[in-house]
Amino acid sequence: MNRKTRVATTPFILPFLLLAAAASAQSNLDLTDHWGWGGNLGWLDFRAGRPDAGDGVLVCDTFLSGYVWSPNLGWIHLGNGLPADAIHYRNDTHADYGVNVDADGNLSGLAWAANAGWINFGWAPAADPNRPRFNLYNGRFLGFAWSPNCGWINLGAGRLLTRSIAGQDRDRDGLSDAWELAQAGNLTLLAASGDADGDGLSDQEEFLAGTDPRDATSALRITAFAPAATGATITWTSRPSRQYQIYESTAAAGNPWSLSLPGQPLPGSPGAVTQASVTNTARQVMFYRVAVLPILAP
Ligand SMILES: [Ca+2]
Ligand SMILES: [Ca+2]
Ligand SMILES: [Ca+2]
Ligand SMILES: [Ca+2]
Repeated sequence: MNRKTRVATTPFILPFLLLAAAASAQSNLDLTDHWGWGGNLGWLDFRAGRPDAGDGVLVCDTFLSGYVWSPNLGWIHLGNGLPADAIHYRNDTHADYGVNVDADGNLSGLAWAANAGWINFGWAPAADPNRPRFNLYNGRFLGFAWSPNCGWINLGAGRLLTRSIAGQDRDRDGLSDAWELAQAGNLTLLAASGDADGDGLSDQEEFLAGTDPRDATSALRITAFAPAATGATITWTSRPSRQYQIYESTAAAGNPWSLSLPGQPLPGSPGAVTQASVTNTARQVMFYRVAVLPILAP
């Protein structure tokens, strides 16, 4: 039997740069694809200029902000970009409402239209295929929001796309402050190059992988390795919203690493782990590692 071992790592690191998330920030939606569709409303413009509130919707890592314009309904407010806890709108008062984003790009919370009332983005569980969300890699929106007065609003008509995911980094440590606050409750414990839980993955690698930077048992890991006659099956911890690639090398230090499965990245399965098979027809000693691809940067 070939001697095989494995290494799990996350080699693709992008700096998390400062971007303001204020209400009047410039929209990061695509200049062409910034449209939703309501069966009872027609096209809704997610990048409509409004003098007191920027040029449309800003997509941040934990919330949306800005206004949508509907010729039939008027302005729809998705949030002011200033949630009270600096993470998510609580949606329990008129002072702190809006649409939230989770670590997988799922949307929830409430938008407000003076002519239609509340519009619900949080009507569906995370497994519902029609839940409103956006893809963390290509920025494409999918799913529906629900207006009791206007019906379904379709974000997935193929015309709504964000080019980035904005975030604030006031302590300039390379990590989204909202993510730091959500994970640690402060900005001091975590930093891009730190490893608060000592699991070998940096805090930034845990951000990219969607794992818990304060829990050493939560990390991107290869959990099973099953050799076969001419290859192996590799199982690793994963999130459905993330994409992965497997690399191989005949040297433990990876000099060089090459893609085991060239082509499209491997999507995370709906469960907690993902499995893929690699070939090794030459029956060489081979080392493997699994990498998570970086999501859209600011
Ligand atoms: Ca930070
Ligand atoms: Ca920090
Ligand atoms: Ca860690
Ligand atoms: Ca961890």
